[in-house]
Amino acid sequence: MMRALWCVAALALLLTGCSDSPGALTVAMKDMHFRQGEVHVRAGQQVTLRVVNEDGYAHAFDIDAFAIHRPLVAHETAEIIFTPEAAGQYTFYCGSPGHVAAGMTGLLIVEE
Ligand SMILES: [Cu+2]
Repeated sequence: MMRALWCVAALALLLTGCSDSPGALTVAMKDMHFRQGEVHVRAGQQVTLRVVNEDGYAHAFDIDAFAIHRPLVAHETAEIIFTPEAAGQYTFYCGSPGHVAAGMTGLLIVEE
């Protein structure tokens, strides 16, 4: 019974895009938006960010503060690994021309 409950809880976490394991996160792109507009991570802890392009055209995943600039072709999934050292709020966005104006920005929040 407890096991079944745990499975349901884990599935719910996956569906809402929360971390499915410590340090692992998913950000999906769909219809010119990031499904996860806000992502929380911990300072000094390695982050494995799974970026999923669900659209049928190219996007990119960019965080200037961490020199992350990763283009994604249609339906591509990329894994980006980095370690944010300092707490703070960092903007992530899609570097494809016009996509920021269309709303493709989000916030990476690094907590102490
Ligand atoms: Cu885009």
